[in-house]
Amino acid sequence: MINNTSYEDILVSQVDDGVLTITLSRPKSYNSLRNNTLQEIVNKLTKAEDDNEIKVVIITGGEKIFAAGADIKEMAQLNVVGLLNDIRPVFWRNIMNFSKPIIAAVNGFALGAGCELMMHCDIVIAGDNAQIGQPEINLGIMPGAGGTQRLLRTVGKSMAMQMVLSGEFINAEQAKTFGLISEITLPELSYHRALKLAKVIAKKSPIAVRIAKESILSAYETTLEAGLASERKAFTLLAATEDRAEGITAFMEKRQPMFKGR
Ligand code: CO8
Repeated sequence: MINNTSYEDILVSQVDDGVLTITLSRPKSYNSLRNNTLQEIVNKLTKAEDDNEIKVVIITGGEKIFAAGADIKEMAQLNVVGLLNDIRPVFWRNIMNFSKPIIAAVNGFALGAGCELMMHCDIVIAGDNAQIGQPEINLGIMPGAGGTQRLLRTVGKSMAMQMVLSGEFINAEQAKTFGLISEITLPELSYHRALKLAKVIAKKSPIAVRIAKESILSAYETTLEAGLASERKAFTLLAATEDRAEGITAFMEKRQPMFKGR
């Protein structure tokens, strides 16, 4: 069931076993991400952050297209001053700082800002029709929301250079080989697979999931030594949670744990 009363560019599902789905919905412009689209995603994520019922978020664009980039028509109106004052970096930072897992279910084009949105997600399940790229170079510009930095850290220098400098798209197989996505499905199944995975994660201890996500993402920012030290601290911190006691007790008693996020 879709509740679409307060949004223009996205559809928002009801919470299903701890999972909220945000569907990009601007089919006429191939789900291009105008400012309002990002604003709506951020508004929903901000609400989801405080909603204990929501454990995992899925972002999808449906079976045909994930997102064909920033809305070029909107962005073409911005000059240097406009871009310097642009709100979009704030939106991206908000998405980056969302503490719960985000799974992307990607079919068809994930281009430019669409690819960058995909890379903001923690896990990517893609249909075999996915076409992923950073084609900004064809517009005489370059990626501006992580498309050089996140891409390099995921696919390595040669492929990042190839994608950003040529603007050519890669397919789902290539994206999986290079670690941009974790699984390939039929296009009509990518959302179902993402939902199944999301429901598995939604049953885990929310506090352990949150800290594990934070710990993995911190690897982008730190040296191995600092990362290992911070992982150890986080691991130790979890010993203070009721969920850890419940997880271990449930294992001993051969039953499913009932995590409470405490
Ligand atoms: N923004 C706005 N509208 C778009 C976009 C987009 N990114 N992509 C597609 N559309 C629109 C088209 O204008 C078209 O609308 P209409 O029917 O009204 O003309 C409709 O979607 C369908 O597009 P096509 O007819 O082109 O469909 P095709 O199937 O032939 O091609 C493609 C699909 C390959 C996805 C093609 O549309 C394309 O190349 N799109 C642009 C992809 C792109 O360059 N993405 C990166 C955008 S740039 C970015 O993300 C970051 C910075 C942007 C700054 C821009 C400053 C100038």
